[in-house]
Amino acid sequence: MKKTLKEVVFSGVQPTGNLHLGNYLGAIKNFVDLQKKMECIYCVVDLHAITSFQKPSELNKSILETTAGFIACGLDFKKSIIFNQSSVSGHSELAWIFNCVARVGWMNRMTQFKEKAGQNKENASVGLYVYPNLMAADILLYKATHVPVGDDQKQHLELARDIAQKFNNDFNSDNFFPIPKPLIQKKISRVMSLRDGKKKMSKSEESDYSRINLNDTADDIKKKIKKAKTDSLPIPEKLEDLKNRPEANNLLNIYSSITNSSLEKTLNDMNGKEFSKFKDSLSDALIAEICPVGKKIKDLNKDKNYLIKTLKEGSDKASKISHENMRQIKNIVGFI
Ligand code: AQP
Repeated sequence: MKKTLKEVVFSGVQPTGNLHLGNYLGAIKNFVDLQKKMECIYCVVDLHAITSFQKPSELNKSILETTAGFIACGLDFKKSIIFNQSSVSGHSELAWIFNCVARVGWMNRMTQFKEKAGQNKENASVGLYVYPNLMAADILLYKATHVPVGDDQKQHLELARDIAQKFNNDFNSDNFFPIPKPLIQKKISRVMSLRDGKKKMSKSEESDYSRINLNDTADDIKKKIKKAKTDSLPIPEKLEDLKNRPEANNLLNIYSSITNSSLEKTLNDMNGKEFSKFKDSLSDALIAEICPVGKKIKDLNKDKNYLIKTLKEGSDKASKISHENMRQIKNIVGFI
């Protein structure tokens, strides 16, 4: 009889800059909901961050700021394990084993590597290329069964599933690793840039006007929404009329998500209005939701010791699980 696996949630966020609305709506809000129902492990993935060069002093600051962001959004270290990836050595150890399980052909299909390396592939770090193997290690080190992520991480998660399956088959260890399921927000799986509705909102986009940061002031939010790209048509009545209007679609989706309503209801309430009027409502809704989070981030950032202590407590708990699972993994692989 097959063993029933315990349900465990794992996810991570890179400390590579300010958390933004995409991270919040696509991932962190879901993290907060899940901690009420399941055993959750949330990680500041600093090993992923260095796949592109990070100034050490900036990285250090960013690890603490991302931790502050987690707590400000509602993650509770009494309910969830919160820690930084580099403090648990099992992530790197398992990533190496997975480098030897995953196939080069699989890595070559990863679209995020192609996008991030761009024209300059020869000059990209090897770490960026094998990033998905480290992500698989992050998840499977804790035998996680569920992974809340934005839609952009779907392909990497499929790879983690393939790695789990291949490891189980290669080592004749049926059901040792669970096949982790992605948990992708249905309403808004990908928040798009405010400057280009076909590009995802991201930390690395040069223009700060492309994103709402969680630490933006009410004034910043108003300005950014005012400048956000739209088109010349009014808000339509029907969903199908949004099809070829990526910027309009994005803003209306953000509004629906923030106000906890469906896109249909938003169209019902807003149709016929000019975008300038709708933008006022969108700014107000964003300010009401995001500014209190930003204020908490600011307050938490003043207490570095508290943030360090929180990470240390989390990493002790994560290390315990990692240690036992790595012992089993090494035994399966044949290490002494
Ligand atoms: N625009 C987005 N919409 C929905 N979800 C998103 N996520 C990121 N951007 C969006 C989700 O947030 C979680 C953490 O992301 P990350 O920081 O680990 O990595 P990322 O996807 O590389 O974030 P960025 O901002 O896009 O960074 P850069 O600019 O470095 O590429 C993930 O679950 C992600 O899906």
